[in-house]
Formats: sequence, C-alpha cells, structure tokens
Amino acid sequence: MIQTVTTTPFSDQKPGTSGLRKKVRVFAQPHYAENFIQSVFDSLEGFEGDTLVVGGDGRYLNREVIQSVLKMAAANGFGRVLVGQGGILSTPAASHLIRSSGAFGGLILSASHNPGGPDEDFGIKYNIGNGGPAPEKVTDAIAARSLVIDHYTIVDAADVDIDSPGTRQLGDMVVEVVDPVAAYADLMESLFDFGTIGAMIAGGFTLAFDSMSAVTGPYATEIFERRLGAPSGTVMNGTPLPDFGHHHPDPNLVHAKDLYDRLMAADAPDFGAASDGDGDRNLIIGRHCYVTPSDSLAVLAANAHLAPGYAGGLKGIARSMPTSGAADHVAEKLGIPLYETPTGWKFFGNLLDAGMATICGEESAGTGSDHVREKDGIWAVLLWLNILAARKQSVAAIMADHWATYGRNYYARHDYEAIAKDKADALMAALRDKLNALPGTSNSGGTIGSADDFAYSDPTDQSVSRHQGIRILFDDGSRVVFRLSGTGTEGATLRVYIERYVGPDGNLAMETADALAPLIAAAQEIADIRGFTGMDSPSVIT
Ligand code: VG1
Ligand code: CO
Repeated sequence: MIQTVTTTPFSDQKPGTSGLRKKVRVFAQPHYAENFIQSVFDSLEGFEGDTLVVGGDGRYLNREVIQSVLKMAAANGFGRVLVGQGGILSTPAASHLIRSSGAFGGLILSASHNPGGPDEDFGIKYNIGNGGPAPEKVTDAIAARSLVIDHYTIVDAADVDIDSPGTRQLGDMVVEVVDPVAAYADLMESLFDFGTIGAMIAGGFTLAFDSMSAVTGPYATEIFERRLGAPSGTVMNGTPLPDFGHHHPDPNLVHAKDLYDRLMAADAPDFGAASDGDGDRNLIIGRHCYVTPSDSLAVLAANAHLAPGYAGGLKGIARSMPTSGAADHVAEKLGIPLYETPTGWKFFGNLLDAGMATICGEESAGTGSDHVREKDGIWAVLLWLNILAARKQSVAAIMADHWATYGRNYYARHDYEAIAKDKADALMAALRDKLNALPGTSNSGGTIGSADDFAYSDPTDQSVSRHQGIRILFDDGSRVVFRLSGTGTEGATLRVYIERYVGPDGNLAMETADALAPLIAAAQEIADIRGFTGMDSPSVIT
C-alpha cells in the first residue's frame, strides 16, 4: 500500500523568513508540495513511530495538502499525526500542540499575512519539537535535499476524515483529529487574569477584534465572547474563509483600515485589535490611539508583571534588529538583558529554550513569550487587556506615561513592493559597496556614526547568520535600516525601517511623519531608491 513515486527536483524550494511560500498555482503543480514535504522528512532523523502535528490557517489548498501530509507521514513511518479539526490550527496553537503532545515536530500550512485564494499564496513551514520554526541548519538541509530529490513515498488510501473528532487508522499510523481551540484557550486562561478582564468588560469596557476572515475567528470567539463575556459581535470577520473574503489578512493600517477608522471615530470602542492569516500577528489600537508594534512590545514588557503568568518578572527581552529600540529602554530599567536577533521568529527559539528571554517581538506586529515558540496575536491582545484591567487607564494614558518615562522611539516602515528582483539586488549591492565610506559623512538625517551589514551570532550555539540587513546609525541614535523581504511571492520587496529617539524631556507629541521626515530624505539620499526602483513613494507605510 506504500507507493514510491518518481519525481524531479524543483529549483525554488528554499524556505524563506518563515517557511516556503509560493503562489497557489506553483504549489498546485504535480509533485510540488509532495517534493517539499518529502524533503522535510528526509532532513529529519529519528521520527519513526513518533508524533507529527499538522494544521493550517484554512486558506485555499489547506485541506488538499493536509491529505498529502497525512498519507506521506504514514508512508514515512510516523506513528501518529495530530490534526486540527477541519484542518484548522493557528500558528501559536500548533506550537502549543507540538509542545504539549511531545510531538517530534509539526507542519504548519500557511502563508501567514499573505492573501489566500486560487490566485494568491500558500505556504508550508516545518516546526521542531520545541514548537518553534526550524532553525537555519534544518531549513538549509531541507533546501539542499529539495535540489536532489528523485522520489517520495505515500500511502495509497482514501482521504482521511478530518472533520469529525476522533481517532482513525491510516496504514500503520494513527490520525487523531483534535479540537484546535480548547487547549489553546486553556493556556491563555492559565496566563492571564480572566476574572479581572471579564469584570472590566462587564463594567462597560468595549472592544472590537477583527479576525480578518482568517484563522483566529474560532479562537477569538471562544476567548473574548464565551470565556470573557464580551457581547456577541465583538469578533468581526470571525469565520475562516479559504480566500479570507478577498481581504489581505495583514493587520496593519492599510489592510485593517476599517478597524482603524472605527477606533478613530467619535463613538469608538475603548480598544481594538486584529490578527493575521495564521493568528501570530497582532494590531493594537486604543480609542483614538494607534500603538506601533515596537511600542507595544515595550509596553507589554514594562507591564507584564501585572499578569499572573509573568508576575515573577522577565528573564530578558529579545527583539529583531529592525524593531525599534523602545524595548531596550525597558530592559535597561528592569536590569535585564536585551537581545537583538535577525528578522523572523526562528531566531528567538534558542533564547527562549535557554531561559535567557521571556518576551520577544518584531516591528511587523509580532509579539510573544516563552508560553509557545511562535509569536502569538491573541496572547498579545490578552496581555494588553490584562494590563488595562490592572491599571484602570486608557491605552492613550498608558502610552503617554510610557513615553514620559522612557522617551519615544518615533518609527515607521516603508515597503516598496513588487520590485524587479535584479533591481532590488542591485540597490542592496550598491549599499553594501559603500558601507565603509559612509561613517563621518552627513546628509539630511545628520552625521552617520556607523554603518554595517547586520550579522548575528547566536549566544546559545554560536551559529552565525550574516547579511541580515544594512544598518545606518546616526550620531544622535537615529537609524535607517534596509533589507529585502523573505516572505513575498512576487518580485522583491524592499523594506526601509526608520527610527528616531526622543528622550523623556523632548517633544513627545510630534506626528510620526514629521518627526521622521529628515531621515526619510536621508534614506533616499543614501540608497537612491527612486533611481533603482523607479518608485517615487512606498507601496505601504506602517
Ligand atoms: C516578515 C516580517 C518578519 C516576520 C515574517 C513572518 O518577514 O518582516 O518580521 O517574522 O514576515 O511573519 P520579511 O522577510 O517579509 O520581512 V508571518 O506572520 O508572515 O509568519
Ligand atoms: Co503570521
């Protein structure tokens, strides 16, 4: 009943920042998904008879690829697969399930914040036994294997019922269809004071949560409406759809504009939040007060002790390099270490496993802690709610107080999307060429103090990751960072991260665009974005 299928390699299966992401039409080619899945299995050792977790964000192709995973896992010798009912598992819930079941690892089917549907994106990511994204040595092995693969194995069987809970047999392997929500909701309830948050809501505090027709709908409904007692309708777009209702499930000011407008209206609720396709990102907007993800990380770290799960304090804070230094000021005040890692959650795993950091975050709206090994959108929202309930202040008041204490890191990210890849590469190459000449020169942003191509040396295993982004650091602590996205599926995306720090005694009430204008001009002068890309302005500003 085990079939061996002859295949030929595809040359484009190297995982990016977070797994392999491609257009659905690429994934739908014969053998494409199977080649990648077999390349993953071939890169792992010792899983015979062990458990694999599989689930996804419900996007187009999710159900089909789950069937391939099940049949291939059976053929390759896994003993058991845990699959979320209906094929659904948010990324943080999958991470929790891998950890709590002691699984060997898991396959998460998602292209995260990328759009879904027949003409949009699909993705597969392998997570290791700690519940986190595979580190580079594993993804490098998968990429190498994908280039030489010549066969895969799969059992010849009817599709498995993944819609009703229970246990069924597939060849020698057991398939267990599990509730995707309950264990995750229990974990949240163990970390946060649901009683106090529920009382705040019962007392008239209003919130709106936008699931963007993606995976968090069932999770948010269970947690916010059922367990915390928020009125029905609190969760918007709460049914996961294969095409996310044609929305782009990226919770930023462009794609979650409806929510933003609602929070800026005269009759705005007290608190608004959204999550992305696979539920690992979060957007936080208070009534009339947008919170940048970098500031959110800093506020969460400074106030985490107010939630029961973090009452003992934090061991350390980790942030990705392009994330603003707001969290650094908090770490300094708390007297705990701050780690600066490359972009992508896979670099946080070792620090969390080693007990060196408790809270991690990225400027791209990802925050999380050592409760799982992924960023976690609903977790961040609950920690905010717990802080609001404990402090009994508005989001705006908490932000004002935070900046008055730590100063403010004005911050924005400018994305230039769908650039021809050769032009984007040329821009980065030109920047690298002039790195040594930049220190000491001046431009609209001021005088450059140093410039480098960020390299990270993992303090736990000394592995080194190079070329993680160009950093231009000015004498006054301002910064411009350039890097190319590793999650896009069309051409290249240039990300320009712009940051300026103003101390507690400085002007804390500027418009971000005004505060950053000289640095935005400097980015143009340094990198000649217009010259290389032909684009006059960014596609998205967040
Ligand atoms: C982007 C973000 C990064 C995030 C990654 C995965 O990567 O910048 O911070 O970890 O997406 O997030 P890149 O390489 O495109 O800049 V998700 O929610 O898409 O898994
Ligand atoms: Co995501």
